[in-house]
Amino acid sequence: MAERIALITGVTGQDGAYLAEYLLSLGYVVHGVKRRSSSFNTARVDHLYQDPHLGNVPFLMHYGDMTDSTNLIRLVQQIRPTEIYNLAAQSHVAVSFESPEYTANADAVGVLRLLEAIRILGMEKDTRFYQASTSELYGLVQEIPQKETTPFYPRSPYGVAKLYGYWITVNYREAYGMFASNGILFNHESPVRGETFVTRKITRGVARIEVGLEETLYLGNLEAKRDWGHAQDYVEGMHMILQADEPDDFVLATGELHSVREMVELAFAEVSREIVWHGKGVEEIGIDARSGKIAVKIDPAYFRPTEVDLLVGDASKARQVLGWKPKRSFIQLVGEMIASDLAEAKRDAAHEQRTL
Ligand code: NDP
Ligand code: GDR
Repeated sequence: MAERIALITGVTGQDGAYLAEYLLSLGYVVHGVKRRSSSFNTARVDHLYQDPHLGNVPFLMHYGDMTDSTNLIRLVQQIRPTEIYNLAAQSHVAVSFESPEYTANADAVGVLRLLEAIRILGMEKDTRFYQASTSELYGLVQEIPQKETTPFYPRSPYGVAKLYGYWITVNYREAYGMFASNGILFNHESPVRGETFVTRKITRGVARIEVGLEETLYLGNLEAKRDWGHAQDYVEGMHMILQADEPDDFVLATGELHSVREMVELAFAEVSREIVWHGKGVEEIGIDARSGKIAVKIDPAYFRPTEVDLLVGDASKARQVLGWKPKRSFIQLVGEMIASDLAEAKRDAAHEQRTL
């Protein structure tokens, strides 16, 4: 078989790390793009790293940024990837309201830069392109569940930037015959999910309360409902999307809906704590029945100017065309995240003891 060479932008993120590991297990040579930062930012992929001085190592990293065309062109030229997975993005919806222009630059124009790099180098027929599109494109509910034909109505600068990314990918497929596909992925989580996304914020907060490092978890809208899957299942789906006979756009989702409130209750239940709710709206609090303390409080700072109330996907097309379906359940996911965060919280607590 010809050598399979993948280029992953956003390799230091949650999905990038799982995807790199998965592609390496399939025998790919994997090149990842990381950003220059003043401190180490490769914790999620350090276990994959081998010293390139050893020669012929299958995992290599390069500095780069989605806002720098010259860099992207040079990387594609040097690496000549057979598959590009464009996962790099300012991916936090709430932060996109704070940094809308940067979000548009990285998440919208960044996609164009990478597609243009392929075209400028005349690699349209050599390189398959995956764009990390999102259920945030659906935003304001038009149809339940959401599928490939559901109209888009994004509700944040992030969603709007990703809408451009979606359509420019479709356009380059139609205009230049490129194998360019969108994965429209619903929320997917894991023990290495960024700490400020709500699932990880909850499991990390619960773990820190359990070991006595914190007392209260501050959250925004408890009524938001999402379709939460496991990142490991979703990166396998990304790979399947690029192995299809034809380029196309696919929803990946579990079809199961849970609210933030349910997620909180379940995460506390994992450490045998029951939350009893009192009050309403921003005054609502969650009392830990075991300790009698306030374990959950609402902080309006976490409300978004425009919220996405409910997202639940129908992944029938991916099941039928690609044979993809999620393997891990929501309960398994929360259990795995709590176990990992408990281990981390215990390490932090022990460290605090030693430094007292
Ligand atoms: P993360 O936030 O965990 O990772 C994002 C990655 O992009 C990081 O490696 C980050 O680098 C990198 N990055 C950010 N800005 C730039 C830039 N300007 N140039 C180069 N790299 C950059 O996201 P996920 O892994 O969760 O998501 C991967 C992709 O999938 C994103 O595009 C996201 O929008 C999309 N998506 C995610 C879903 C989810 O539920 N997880 C659902 C649907 C879509 P650094 O580590 O230095 O910050
Ligand atoms: P989302 O994920 O916006 O769906 O984007 P996030 O976990 O940030 O929010 C989910 C829902 O929870 C509500 N919420 C809170 N959210 C955060 N972050 N912090 C809180 O304290 C809090 N309290 C309540 C939010 O309002 C929201 O309704 C994720 C990202 O990974 C995107 O990149 C991706 O495209 C989509 O999922 C699909």
